[in-house]
Amino acid sequence: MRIGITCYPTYGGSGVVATELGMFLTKRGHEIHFISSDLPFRLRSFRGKFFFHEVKVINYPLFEYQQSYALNLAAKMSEVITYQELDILHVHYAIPHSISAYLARQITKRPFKIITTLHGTDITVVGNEPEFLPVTQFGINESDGVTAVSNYLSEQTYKTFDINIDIKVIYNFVNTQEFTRKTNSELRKKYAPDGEKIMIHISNFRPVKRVDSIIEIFAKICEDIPSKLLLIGDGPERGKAEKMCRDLDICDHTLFLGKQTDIQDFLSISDLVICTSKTESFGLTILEAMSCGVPVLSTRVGGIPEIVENEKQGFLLDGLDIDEFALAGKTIVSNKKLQDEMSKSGMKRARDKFDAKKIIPQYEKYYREVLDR
Ligand code: GMT
Repeated sequence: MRIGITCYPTYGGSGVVATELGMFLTKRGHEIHFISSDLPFRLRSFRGKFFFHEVKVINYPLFEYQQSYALNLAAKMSEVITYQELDILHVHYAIPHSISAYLARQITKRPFKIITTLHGTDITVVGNEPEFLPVTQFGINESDGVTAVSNYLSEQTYKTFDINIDIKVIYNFVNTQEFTRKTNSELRKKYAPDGEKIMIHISNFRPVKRVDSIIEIFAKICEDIPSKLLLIGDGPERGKAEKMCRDLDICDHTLFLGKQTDIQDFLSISDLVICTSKTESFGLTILEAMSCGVPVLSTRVGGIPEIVENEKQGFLLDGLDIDEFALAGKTIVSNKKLQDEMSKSGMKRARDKFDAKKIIPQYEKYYREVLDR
């Protein structure tokens, strides 16, 4: 098949899923055309054959507050669909990508199918704002196929919008060959020279992630257990989080590493992954952590319980009681047997249920179904 993939190229789960999907489909013989405003970051080190079409966003003084991204994207999509003879345009994140795809369909004469994958904040945070809602709903309903990354997200979509299309749930996936636990005593020593426990948080530091709570929980754990916290990613709440570390006098224990590419290396040396999100449609970094044998400590929200079984691969807690979270974290990292069991269980569950090898064929099958309609 000839498939166009559009995603945000920035640091975020939807871009990762779209990119990994494209890389796997390329290896399985499909012709993949990425249409995006920049080369998606996980694609930068991929040496397989794919095509990349950059969307140039035009700034013109007259536009002032208006972003022309959606229009420039539609123009590029229609060009690629026509000249590369695409069968499918698979867009990740409903807004504005499904709308641009719809526009491209009005522009181009070539028949093709639009598939929209809903990722989370396009439904639960941004897309349901009154300023976006009718547009998000329209984009979803005008797609030929719609997928959601968890049952939770599918249910939320039906609850929030007036949807007249079946949503197919296809879970996110992980490349378990790359995301596996590799001993790296040198790296471990670099961050935890005195044998401290290593905890990790990976996100885009948006308010929904509640990174301030991660810092508070870690500070409490640190009182009893010598530990280091690796914070990977960047975003609007990072400054506040760094200030909290200064105020709590834990800067020697917290390492803000920014946007990293090979996160499997950091996961491989970690003893606990912490997530305190207010909502999370899936939690890709949690799955990637499990695949690397890292026990999970997380809020029981959104689609996370579909991935993590409480008390098996980690602890899921209701609410956000800092003391309760700290106690649960300490329980895991102070008990080697429990930590090992959770680590093994996480690796097994990632391989049994969410391995890319199992999920990619589900996308291929769905593409065929939509094409045959
Ligand atoms: O978490 C974010 O704010 C980024 C967002 C994205 O679109 O990149 O993540 C969403 O999509 C990921 C990939 O499907 C999911 O793993 C995340 O759970 C989801 N984020 C939220 O629901 C908050």
